[in-house]
Amino acid sequence: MQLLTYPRDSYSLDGEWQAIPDQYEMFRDYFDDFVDDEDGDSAALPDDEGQPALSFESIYEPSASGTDDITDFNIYDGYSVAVPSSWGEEIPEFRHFEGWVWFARTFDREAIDERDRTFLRFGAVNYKAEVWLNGERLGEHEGGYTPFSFEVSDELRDGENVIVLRMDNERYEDGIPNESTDWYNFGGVNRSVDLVSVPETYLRNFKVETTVGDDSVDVRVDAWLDGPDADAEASVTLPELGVDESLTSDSDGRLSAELSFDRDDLTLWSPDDPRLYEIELAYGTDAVTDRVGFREVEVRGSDILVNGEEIWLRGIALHEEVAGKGRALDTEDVQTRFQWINELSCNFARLAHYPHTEEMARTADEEGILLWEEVPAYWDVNFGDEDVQELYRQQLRELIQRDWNRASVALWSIANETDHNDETRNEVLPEMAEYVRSLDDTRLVTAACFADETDDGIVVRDPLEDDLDVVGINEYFGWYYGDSDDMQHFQDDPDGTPVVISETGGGAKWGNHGTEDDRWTEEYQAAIYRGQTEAAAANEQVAGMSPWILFDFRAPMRQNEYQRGYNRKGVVDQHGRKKKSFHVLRDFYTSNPRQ
Ligand code: GCB
Repeated sequence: MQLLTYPRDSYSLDGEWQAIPDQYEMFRDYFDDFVDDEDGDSAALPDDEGQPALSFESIYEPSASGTDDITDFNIYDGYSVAVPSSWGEEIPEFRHFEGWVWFARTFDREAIDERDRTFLRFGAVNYKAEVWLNGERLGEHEGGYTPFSFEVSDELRDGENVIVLRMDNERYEDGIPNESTDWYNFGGVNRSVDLVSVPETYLRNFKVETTVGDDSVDVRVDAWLDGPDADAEASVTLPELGVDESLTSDSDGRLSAELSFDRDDLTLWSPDDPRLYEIELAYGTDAVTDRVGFREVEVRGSDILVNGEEIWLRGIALHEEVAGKGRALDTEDVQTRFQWINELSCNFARLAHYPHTEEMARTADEEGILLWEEVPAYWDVNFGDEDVQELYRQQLRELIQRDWNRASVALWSIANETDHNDETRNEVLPEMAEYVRSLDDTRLVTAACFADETDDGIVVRDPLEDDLDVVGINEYFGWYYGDSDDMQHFQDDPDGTPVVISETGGGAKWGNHGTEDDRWTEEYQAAIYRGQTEAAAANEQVAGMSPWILFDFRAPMRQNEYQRGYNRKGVVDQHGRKKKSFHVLRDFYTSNPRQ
């Protein structure tokens, strides 16, 4: 499996696919029989009479009556479904379906702008995927939120080609996430599918790292190649900065260049001035272009710094979800999210609880919003299982290698609300923090943890703190327990690890009014926001917050009369209607004394 850089020309396989549910997981056996002949090769290529390349029909003998139309399912006769989409929102019959679904579509080879090697890339399939092209099995992927691709150069054939995808959104005890989450399990091909063609040796990925000095800015550019030819000329160009440099190769096939600028000669990226520069990497006949920002994030004492200057993170957390569409966001949906984020006067957003579409980070780059990105290691993960650990590393890797050129991404979060009394967890999470740093040591590593209430006040007793650059604290004083201003009693060590209140809030149904003592009213929720924001602003160790949450989201475990399948902690509801808490938070962020 290969991970391709994102910004490349591609042939889109979005649009109409066929889908058939396989609730009893029976079609798999038929399909295996069908694609494997005695030599282990595919028997699925079209025959001379031009039969469809893959048809479940052909696994049946014609009936005695002479009609061969006795099939119960046929991949060419499924439900028509748009890709990308969440199937439950797309097809009424699939509304709450969790299980196996077979997807298929065809394309013509001649439509691709084909070069030597071609890859089939999926932006995200929730949760497990297994893929065939023209009956040849390409491979499989686990994890619902990150991209994956397979090389298909040898499987492509002239004329019509058929992709078959078997996927399922079952919830697994050994999955990441595991079986229970406080969000809806939207099955589907939730992000785009593309064919990408590249030369024999191509640029697989690249990485830009910035170190900001008092007078200078050092930029290291690394590039990774895939293919047999390591001798071609490679270069990095930054046209706006007059840079056109060669990349020199090391023994691992990694190409690097070290660039140095006077600080006055370039504009650093920051939330106040999110300057991006065009960059082109070229290798032989291959080239990738992108827009990148140069900036450095660090911690000093309990402060978070961007380009050496302290910043207080005025944030909000959000899920990736749109009412009626599930998890398949389009550009307009992304823009709407940033409009709310900007209206709140945020400089920071927590993309919870799994990798969101890469377009979020690209837009955050443009908008100057710092991001917390995370993998869905949530609540009860089977940390002791080595396969789970491998899956964990895989999801971290796929996210980090996708977004490591986004200046907006400041924090990688490795976990959310895991049990700090679990010894196995306490062994595994530090390893994951190290793994993140081995991939990318230019960002801060964090996790959303719990605080403990003790006789000495509210304190962080999570041993993972020693392995994190920033500690996230999820707390619900004023909602699940205590009073909204209890965080006044939170530890306050100006030299301690910076703390971000990664969640706080309470539920309110939009339009439900009452007093500040009436739960589920906008007034009750607004009062929580007042108490929490005041306490956060007064604490030196708290370097920012991302209250829970921007908008109401689907959550099967929330079923009381105010919820009906939604977690109502949004400051806007699922239709975008603002609650009173939205205005409290905006007022706080526009007047925050810590700015
Ligand atoms: C949490 C979880 C989040 C939940 C939230 C809640 O701490 O991290 O996923 O949705 O609480 O609403 O209780």
